[in-house]
Amino acid sequence: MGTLAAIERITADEVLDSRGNPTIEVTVELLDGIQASAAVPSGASTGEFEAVELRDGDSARYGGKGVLDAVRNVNESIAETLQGMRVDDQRRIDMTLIELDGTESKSRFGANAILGVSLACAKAAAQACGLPLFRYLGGANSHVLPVPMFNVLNGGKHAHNGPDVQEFKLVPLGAPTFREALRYGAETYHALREVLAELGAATNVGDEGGFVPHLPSNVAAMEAIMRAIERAGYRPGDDVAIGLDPAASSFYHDDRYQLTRDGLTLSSDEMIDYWKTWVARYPIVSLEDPLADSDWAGFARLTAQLGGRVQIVGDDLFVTNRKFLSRGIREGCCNSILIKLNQIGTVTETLDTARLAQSSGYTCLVSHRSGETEDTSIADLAVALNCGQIKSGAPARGERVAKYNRLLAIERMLGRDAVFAGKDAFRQRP
Ligand code: 2PG
Ligand code: MG
Repeated sequence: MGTLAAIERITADEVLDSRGNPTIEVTVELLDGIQASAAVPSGASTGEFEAVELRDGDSARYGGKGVLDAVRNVNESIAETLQGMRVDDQRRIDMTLIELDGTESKSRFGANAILGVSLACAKAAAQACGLPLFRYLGGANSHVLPVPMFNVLNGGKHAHNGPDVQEFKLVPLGAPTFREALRYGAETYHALREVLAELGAATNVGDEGGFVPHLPSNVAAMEAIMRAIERAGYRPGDDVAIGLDPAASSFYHDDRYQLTRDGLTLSSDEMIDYWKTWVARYPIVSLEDPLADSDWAGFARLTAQLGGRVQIVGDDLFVTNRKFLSRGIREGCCNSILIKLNQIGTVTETLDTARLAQSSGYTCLVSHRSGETEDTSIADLAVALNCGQIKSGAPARGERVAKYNRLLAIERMLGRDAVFAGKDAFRQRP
């Protein structure tokens, strides 16, 4: 790649995400005419220490959620600084953006502005190299297709009137290939619709495409899912296991876990016992944010008690940040990390965090956000990391399915060299 791979122009625009809120899309153009765009997602149940998503706060537009300031930051300062740089110098580009922003939380330009540029550069560089994004980011040995985790029942901040637990996920780890895992998931999703309809519960969907039934308890949701797995003809645990994201920070108030659906108010230790009962009773392989992001001591106790049996994932706790992950490793919190590009704000820092996790015996679960776009970069990122796990919502709604369909394309591209992670994805433990 010669001088043709220099950045010629960077432009940004305000577009809509899947919730109808504005977000930023960035386009990078190279001297040789190559052009690539990236759109940035947005969370609802955000961790306290996520990089800052810059919003205009102008109540006359989109209820204050406009991103015109972030767009301007890209079109002016950032574009001017990066013009002429080699687009394949990802680390240099990202470090330049971090320095130029100058804040710990990327609040000056906005992590949304910065990530849009970082990701669009990676995509343009991949094109310039003639490589698919997963190969460009992950190198010659990227070949592992992730186990998809389908969020088929939505609650918490992603759905009004749903369960307290934010995500109940189907994990088709017994499938032989990614393509088959997708079929297992979609069939079970449809079986769940029938089960819920029979219970007289609603089958409308939440932000991530999962159903939002009004059920008497959180356990009732688990029971419905178990029935759906069997109805679809699969063995719970062997063919299709269950993953959970309680996103417990969202129901932690006044130092107590307040489970409205169950009528329970629990201490940290009682919350741990609650999850122990669930893990004993159901085929749960992955448990994300089972405690609040301020409850580090609780996470250490929970990991000591359950970490040998189940994957404990830190999302709000780690916010894809090496600093917090390092603390978790030191203190024995979790054995897995959720990887979300926009929590930290650059491709380079995301890769650094994933590398620290993998070299420390922590698994990585690549994730979408509840507010998504049609951008499919996370599918490529999961294959680039060979990490074997991705969550992108239900096997329904365009912005969710786009990632799964991209993985089908990658599987096709890899042909005989594609390896489906299956049960092995959950075996890497400290
Ligand atoms: C999560 C995510 C994605 P949000 O908690 O893991 O499912 O939700 O994007 O709202 O933070
Ligand atoms: Mg989460």
